Amino acid sequence: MKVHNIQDLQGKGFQGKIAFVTGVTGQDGSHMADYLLANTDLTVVGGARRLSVENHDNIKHLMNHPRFVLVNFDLTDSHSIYKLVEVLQPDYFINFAAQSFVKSSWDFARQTWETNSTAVLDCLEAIVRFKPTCRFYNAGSSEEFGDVVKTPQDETHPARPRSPYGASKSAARTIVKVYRESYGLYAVQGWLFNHEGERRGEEFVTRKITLNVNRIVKELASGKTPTPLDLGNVNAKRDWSYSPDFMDGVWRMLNQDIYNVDLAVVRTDMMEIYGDKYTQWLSRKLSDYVLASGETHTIKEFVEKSFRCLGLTGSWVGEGLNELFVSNGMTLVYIDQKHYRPAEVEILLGDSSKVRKELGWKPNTSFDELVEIMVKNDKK
Ligand code: NAP
Ligand code: G4F
Repeated sequence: MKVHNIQDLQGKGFQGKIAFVTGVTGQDGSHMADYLLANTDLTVVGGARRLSVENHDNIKHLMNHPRFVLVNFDLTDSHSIYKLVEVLQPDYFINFAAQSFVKSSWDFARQTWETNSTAVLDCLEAIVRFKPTCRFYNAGSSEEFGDVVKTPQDETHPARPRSPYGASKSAARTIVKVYRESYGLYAVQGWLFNHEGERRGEEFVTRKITLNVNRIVKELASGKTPTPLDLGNVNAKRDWSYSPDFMDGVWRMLNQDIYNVDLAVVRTDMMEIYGDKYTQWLSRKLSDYVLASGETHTIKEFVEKSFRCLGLTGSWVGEGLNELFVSNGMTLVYIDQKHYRPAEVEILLGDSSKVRKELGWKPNTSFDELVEIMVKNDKK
């Protein structure tokens, strides 16, 4: 796929409005590009890190799309962010790029912070300086709730992160709010609960399970004794959804046009006339929203359902580090302490009634359907 340098975009004269999507090689960024190309007439510019070996699997189907453009971009280089906004003049800046793996955030705490927090500040500053009418979305997380004090969690739940990752997303949320209120930016950040799918990275627990369940069933079918799957805390509970369902929710957050006023268009005049009063009004009108399914399941349930999709049943025996998932006398899953985290988020269950009521969003894919989609995809 042709990858442009930022300077190549100067004077390109794209038709119509432009959305810049970071993290486009990842799960959500690639689904967002698909969503925008299918549901809007925007030109979609995807930002991808320059790597020595390309990882464009999730966007290879967009290679010849007339409204899709790929550009080299690195969130940890503020110059690249500034140049991009100055040259491209995007109408939407949708930031899905991140160090997104919670477990790694203890090993790479600084890199996590720089990518997930400092870079968000750089994006906001670039927008203020070069395109203040650009609408900005930052990918917030239910990990910000962390050590939860109530279940289910909604927008009023306090930030109690348990990992460098959760802390970095929480810091980003604070700076998004500050810029919205200080400069009248259209800047929002959802709290997205876990969402998965065929494009999910292989180290996340759902994809790790669906890949390994397929491997194990194949080994059994060929008469081999299967190598069991190693997992960590299988009693943790997560609120899982299907990633494509969330893209519509993100788009709705970016289009909260109150009283039919296009906030981006009126911004400059309003700032001049009303100054601080306008920014206060704007921040009262714009909301950050929770996106969630409203169901929570243990990792154990995900394992059981995945095996069941391939016609295999079993049961859990033992406790703690000695817990096993066994079928016909064979161990299929065991616990390995190395997957435990220094601090765990034990339960996430989202209450998304606000976004359902105010923006009319709802998920379309059930938990059972999600597991089936992922298992079947990995079977292929
Ligand atoms: P993902 O599949 O891991 O994708 C992350 C993307 O960020 C990849 O394209 C990655 O590029 C890119 N990236 C990382 N560092 C970068 C840098 N320095 N410069 C430019 N790009 C960089 O994650 P995801 O599941 O799609 O999640 C998308 C966003 O939502 C993330 O911000 C994540 O923290 C947040 N989030 C996700 C969930 C979820 O359940 N999926 C829930 C809440 C919030 P490479 O391909 O080069 O690595
Ligand atoms: O799949 P996970 O690694 O996802 P986690 O930590 O919930 O984070 C994901 O969701 C967040 C939203 O809540 C996002 F912000 C974040 O970017 C990411 O997308 O782990 C899920 C649970 C954890 O409790 C973990 O301890 O599964 C448990 N687990 C048990 N065994 C395991 C394993 N996780 C992984 N990755 N690998 C295991 O072997």
